[in-house]
Amino acid sequence: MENKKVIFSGMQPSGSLTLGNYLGALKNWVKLQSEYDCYYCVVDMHAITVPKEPKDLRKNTLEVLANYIAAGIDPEQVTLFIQSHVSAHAELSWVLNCFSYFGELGRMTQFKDKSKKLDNNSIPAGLFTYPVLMAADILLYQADLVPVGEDQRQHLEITRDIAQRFNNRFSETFKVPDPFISKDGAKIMSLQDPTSKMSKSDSNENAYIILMDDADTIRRKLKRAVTDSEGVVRYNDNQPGVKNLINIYSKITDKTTDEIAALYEGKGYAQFKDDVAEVIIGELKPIQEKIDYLLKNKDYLEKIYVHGAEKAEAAARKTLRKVYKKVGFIPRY
Ligand code: AQP
Repeated sequence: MENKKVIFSGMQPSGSLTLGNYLGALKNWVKLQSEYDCYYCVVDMHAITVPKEPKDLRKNTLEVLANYIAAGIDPEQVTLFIQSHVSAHAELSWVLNCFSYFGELGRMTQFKDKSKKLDNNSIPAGLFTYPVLMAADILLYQADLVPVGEDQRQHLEITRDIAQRFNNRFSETFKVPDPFISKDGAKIMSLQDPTSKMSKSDSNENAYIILMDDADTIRRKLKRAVTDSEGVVRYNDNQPGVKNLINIYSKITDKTTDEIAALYEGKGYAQFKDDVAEVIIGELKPIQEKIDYLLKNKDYLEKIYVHGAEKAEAAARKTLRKVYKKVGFIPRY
């Protein structure tokens, strides 16, 4: 345990986890758990940076936790917790806000994308400072590595900048983390607009598959998936819809994209889409059975997140104490 490198990662309960979250990140988390000292978190504080119904947030938070465990995260092996249960995240975030710059935060693509969808007078400041909270999440645990999808690389860069800035100002305090983007961590794209990523908060339900979608829903969404008029199953950038479906198929079956294209030579999109649907259904079936079981056993989930928060708290407080001392706050005891 002592010598293992530390990993931190989290997902927002801003909806139910999608196939994108699973293939782009969660599957990889499972592979890493025995080799690293992993802190995996449900980042509920991030989820309120855009308007969110409280009852949906409560439901999604437990669902995400159940999704993690059902996908193979072992609560005995990793520290599994809910972000708002460890107040050090909010506390460090405030300090780091004072070491982050307006200009650098304004350049974040996620902020630009999400704020575009809101009226200018109703963009929450929390959406703007989201990357600072993410920096606090990671730096609290002195993480060496942060496994994320390609879409989160920019936020990792700003975390590194903030950590280095703080270290330069006050002496070595934070480990400067590296992104850990798996080579095969292809970005899974929306089924309705294959030029933008599959997102759980997409307003169009047909754009994503959630881990809890039943077989008929998956078949229906695949049938409606946007492709093109070429009619040939080929892996190239001019056919982003087909390319995305090949990527999904490939990541689940471990077949190469060339093998898949060869398999469908001379066959149309209908057969291909049906098969992709069946591959997804097969992959999700055992996970769905576990999710079902876990959501009926909320006491078990509670034990896990209470224990996880205790473990996380101990590590987080150590870093926070150091930070408070460095910036000049007077210790209470
Ligand atoms: N489409 C995707 N393909 C590959 N990886 C993805 N991730 C998200 N979408 C894809 C990875 O999943 C992790 C969880 O990220 P998050 O919940 O913190 O926020 P996100 O990246 O903003 O995910 P969503 O689903 O798009 O959420 P909303 O809609 O709320 O913004 C990250 O590691 C991410 O890289």
